[in-house]
Amino acid sequence: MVVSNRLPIAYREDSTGATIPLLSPGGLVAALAPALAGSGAAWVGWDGTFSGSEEPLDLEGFSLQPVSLTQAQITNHYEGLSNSTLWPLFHNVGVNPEYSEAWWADYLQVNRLFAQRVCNVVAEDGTVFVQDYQLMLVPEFVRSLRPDVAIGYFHHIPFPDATHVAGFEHAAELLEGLGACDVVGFQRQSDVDHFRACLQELNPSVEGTSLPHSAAYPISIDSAAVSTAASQPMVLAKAQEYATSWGNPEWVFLGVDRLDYTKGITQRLLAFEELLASGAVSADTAVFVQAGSPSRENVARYQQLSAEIDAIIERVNTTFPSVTGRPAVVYLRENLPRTDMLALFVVADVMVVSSLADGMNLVAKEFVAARHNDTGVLILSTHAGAAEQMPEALLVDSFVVSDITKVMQEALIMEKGETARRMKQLRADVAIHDVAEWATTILGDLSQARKA
Ligand code: GDG
Repeated sequence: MVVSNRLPIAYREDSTGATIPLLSPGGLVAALAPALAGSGAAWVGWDGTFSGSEEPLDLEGFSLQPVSLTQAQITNHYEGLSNSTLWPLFHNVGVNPEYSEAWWADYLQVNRLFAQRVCNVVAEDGTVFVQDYQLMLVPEFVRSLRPDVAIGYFHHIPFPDATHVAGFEHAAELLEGLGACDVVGFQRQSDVDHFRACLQELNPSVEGTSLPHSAAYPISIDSAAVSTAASQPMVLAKAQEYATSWGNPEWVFLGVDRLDYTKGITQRLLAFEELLASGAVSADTAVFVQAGSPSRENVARYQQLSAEIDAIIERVNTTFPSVTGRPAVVYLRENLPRTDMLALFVVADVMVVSSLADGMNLVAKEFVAARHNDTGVLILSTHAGAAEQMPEALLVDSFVVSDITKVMQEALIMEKGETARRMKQLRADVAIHDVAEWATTILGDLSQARKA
């Protein structure tokens, strides 16, 4: 059984106006589908509505178990404690975590509701696989009711320095929550080390005789599926359409992110501004395409980020006009259809992933999986988990804008043979280390830990 904050579904209206649920295909769905194929397998999460219904939905072989939540619970648990306290706490990029007692109360309450639902549905001696920071207390609540089940947890985001995490007033409770697991997984070894140090520092009263097995399980993508999808005629036609609409510039720089302050979007735009100012490219020879899907728009810090990005783009486009009138920075501020996203990966010459902190960063992996002719340069922040697995990228400390500009310049002058050598290796690695490998490894360790 998988437990995640959101169920992998979206509701659409059909031709009669009736609302129908559809499975949203994503990496996690693809990775866990084989494990969930057995009878009794289910996925517990919020369905994104306030319908109040907890009726299970059977979709494409998945048994989805919606947990009903109120608007106040979403405000306090999701927007509040999860995304205004824990997200900045765990990313530690200079944004102060906010806190309110009411948020913590609903964090507890929502974690309890999820755990109760799990316990009602999970088979005897079953396996429960909990996803991410919104649900860190679920393992403990499940364990207290169901000592028979195996419990795994995967932390998709960074686990920073122990002293920093320990500063949060409920840190010990969060660690106790995870202490009930058989396996706790992280993206990187450094996250594992920080987690263990934090356990030592806080010494939470973990029940049971042993601490959970903790290890790094770097997540990945369904590489074969991305690669195949990126070569479809529809994607190639869209890529061509994009290039034409930008006036076929010599250089297409690309950024693709959820609009989040951890992704270093302003840093990369400032670096492109410096690149234009240096004269290495002009608005006629180069374009920076920034795709940004709006995210957590009810949280104040995200509204502030959006305004900062707008201001930089406006300044760059005014300072560096092109002859044709096409802006130097093209901003696609929307949740793009998958075809368009893949077309952007195909058409880009230089992909810039400049996260200030990032558990993994799947966009970097999707970009290389989408490249069929071994062209294209990946600029990748050392602060993204992906950097450890993608050493052939041009790695950069993305806190330093002038360093991003420097690697952009390197990308412009890289020999074709060198570009191809790097891209070939990146593609080969992401093809082997895909999300199926991630799922098999962590679920395999979970079943071993339970037997031990
Ligand atoms: C968290 C961690 C970790 C983005 N915009 C659009 C769109 N996307 C897709 C991308 C990619 C996914 O969303 C984003 O994944 P990331 O890994 O880059 O980042 P987070 O959302 O922050 O994810 C992260 C991840 O969990 C997995 O463990 O890697 O570190 O923060 O798949 O392609 N997809 C579409 N339109 C968009 O506009 N269709």
